[in-house]
Amino acid sequence: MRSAWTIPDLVTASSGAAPRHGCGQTMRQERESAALLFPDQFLWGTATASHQVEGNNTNNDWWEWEQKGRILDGSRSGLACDHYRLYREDFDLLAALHQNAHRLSLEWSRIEPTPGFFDPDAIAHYRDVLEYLRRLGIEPVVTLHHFTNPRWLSAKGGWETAEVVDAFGRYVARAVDAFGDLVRYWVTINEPVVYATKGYFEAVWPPGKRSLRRLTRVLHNMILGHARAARMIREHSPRTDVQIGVAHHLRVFDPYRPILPFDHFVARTGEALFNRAVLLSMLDGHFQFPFGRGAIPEGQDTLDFIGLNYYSRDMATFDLRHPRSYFGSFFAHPDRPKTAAGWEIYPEGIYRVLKFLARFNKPILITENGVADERDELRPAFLITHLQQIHRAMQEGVKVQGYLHWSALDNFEWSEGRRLRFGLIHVDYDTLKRTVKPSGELYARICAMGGIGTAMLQQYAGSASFA
Ligand code: IFM
Repeated sequence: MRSAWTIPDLVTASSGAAPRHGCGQTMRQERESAALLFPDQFLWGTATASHQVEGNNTNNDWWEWEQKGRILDGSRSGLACDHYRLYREDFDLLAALHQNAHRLSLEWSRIEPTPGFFDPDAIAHYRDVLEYLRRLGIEPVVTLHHFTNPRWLSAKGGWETAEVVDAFGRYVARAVDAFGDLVRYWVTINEPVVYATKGYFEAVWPPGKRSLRRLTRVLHNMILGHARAARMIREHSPRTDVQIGVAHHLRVFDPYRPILPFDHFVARTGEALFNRAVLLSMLDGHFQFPFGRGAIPEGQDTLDFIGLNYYSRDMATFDLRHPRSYFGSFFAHPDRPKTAAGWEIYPEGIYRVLKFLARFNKPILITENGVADERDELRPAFLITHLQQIHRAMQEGVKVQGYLHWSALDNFEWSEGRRLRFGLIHVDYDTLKRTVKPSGELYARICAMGGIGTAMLQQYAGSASFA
């Protein structure tokens, strides 16, 4: 790794006022000669989530789950990146890397550690976090629920119970009262379908259940929770420019054997359940899911923007060995390059999902896109080729407001633990030292320039085996 910007170095280097994008003549010249330019107002940044970076989130259901030894590599979130303490230094670093936006999540279990009690210290902490970002000229994008629940909520049945909607609404109202002046972009819930599938169908995330009925109930409640949150944000935010979205994970589903109609059917079913069902309910108020078909009028028209989390494509086959998933089997293409998570690297997929989303005529914010890659070998080309495809979609009229790479820092990757590293910045979990990876430096040049240079395209896109 080339540069080792330790936290103390950076504090000295940036001394509060970080360099902004477009700084300096060289950068202006580079922008002028950029091969692919993005709009001036484009948001360039990174994304994180509280439990994955903060450390010591002892009061949520994931912490409990980890103590039961449910993490594949045996690790625990523990101190994570200690970002709860080191956020200022981390944000100085992001500003020095020319980022102008940052997505983070509020940790509900810190803000409301017991039902109805809102901790003033936690609120003061997050106010400082948001004020600090604003001072650096970084636009905060704030997620209200990113997979973790306060323990008191999970003890009562979490998202399976109808009461969760009131509880979530109360927390959101309090958060918007406390931080509303500082936040324009609110993301209500991160990846509802992933959350519900992992926790209630695959049993690999808390609460570790396996039931399609429960999964459907949880999704139904999450749609209602999202709708309630949207209402609370509209009622409580003092800002007239507030933007409400959901961070929706979309994947491409293609038939593995295109000549077989059954494979097409499985691909379309995967797409309908994973990509469309929840999203459509937040647009037109209709939910189409096994055991959950019907109108959810509260959901209708609750999105100002669509947050897109894109990572990969799944091949779909009809397979009699999988009755639980309606004889559908989904897997990464065996002949294509893969990440350390085993996901196919498929840049054209982001173009395809953007074109799909364009039909809903809402602005799109890319709230996540990234790669698990321990040695940073894939990430530079991954970045360039995905941005190239985003640019292609934008040239064809798709309204994309910004790109938030997952992730700023290496962090705790849920049931996979620390094994998977997604950061543009390496974190040494023993010393907590941060080191900018080559991809982090490359992204800094892209952010500063507001586009991709010709040399970058030649170096990374031309040679990438997955371009
Ligand atoms: O780390 C996760 C994140 O919390 C949600 N989206 C996918 C990322 C990578 O798996």
